[in-house]
Amino acid sequence: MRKQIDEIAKKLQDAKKVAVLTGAGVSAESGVPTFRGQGGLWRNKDPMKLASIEGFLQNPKEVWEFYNWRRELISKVNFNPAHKAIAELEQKKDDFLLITQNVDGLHKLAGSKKVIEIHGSIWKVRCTECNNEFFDKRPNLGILPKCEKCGGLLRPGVVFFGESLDPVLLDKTIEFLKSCDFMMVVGTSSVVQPAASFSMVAKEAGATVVEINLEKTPYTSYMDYSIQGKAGEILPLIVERI
Ligand code: BV8
Ligand code: ZN
Repeated sequence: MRKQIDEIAKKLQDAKKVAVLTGAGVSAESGVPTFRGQGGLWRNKDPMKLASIEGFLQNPKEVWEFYNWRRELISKVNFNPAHKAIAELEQKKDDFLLITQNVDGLHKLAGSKKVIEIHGSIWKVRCTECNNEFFDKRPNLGILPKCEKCGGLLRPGVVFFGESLDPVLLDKTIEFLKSCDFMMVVGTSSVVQPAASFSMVAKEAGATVVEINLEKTPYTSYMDYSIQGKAGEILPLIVERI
């Protein structure tokens, strides 16, 4: 592993334009449960159903219980060495972009500035009637919170399964990946589309692509480097060499 880390650090050192994609695995060491980790996420319910538009339309009360539970949990945790290392890397590379699938806001808490939250933010809420959208950091918004402007039902400001990603954010992401020369994919099972294919956009652009994850993924075989291990242990080893 040491040899791989040295080679990755060298390429990262020489890279001109660096992209990082993260998933739930980078927040795992902060104590935030992952989507597909063992033991399931919440009351053994399928998070794919709870974090989906049809799940919300069918049972908004249960979906708000799920999101309030996550908001309470995330409000009590802090960023970890993986988030910190990515924020430090941003300081070391002029042309840098972090794309995160996570909605927990821990990257910004750790100091990352150039971040695209491609699946939205758990701290954002949006009215289902008048589209009034705002941040609300209170851990628990109560069951079926209502819009102050029009009394409509509020929803979490995230991209549910079955919903399209924000086209502006998606374009910005693809534009950057098409001209980057180094990309790290960290802590994601690379199952959720279209984020899982982002590394292939970078690869097509001739970038060196590196995967850091606890387990292999459907994209491992396409990677130039793949390290199985904890993001909070491996990322600092790479970034301290830059
Ligand atoms: C869309 C917000 C168009 C909510 C999330 C093409 C092919 C197949 C399916 C589809 C497709 N296009 C669309 C779909 C459907 C769907 C999809 O991808 N389904 C999959 C599951 C098959 N995609 C969509 O619906 C997307 N929309 O494409 O629009 C469209 C429109 C209508 C109909 C069709 C298409 C929208 C996807 C966004 C969903 N919203 N989040 C919320 O979070 O509350 S995604 C959700 O999953 C989270 O954001 C999470 O981050 C993300 C991805 O999961 P991971 O981050 O990878 O987390 P996971 O638990 O899976 O893995 C963690 C990994 O970390 C593991 O591998 C583990 O080993 C590792 N790990 C653990 N600890 C550590 C670690 N690694 C390192 N260190 C550690 N310590
Ligand atoms: Zn409203």
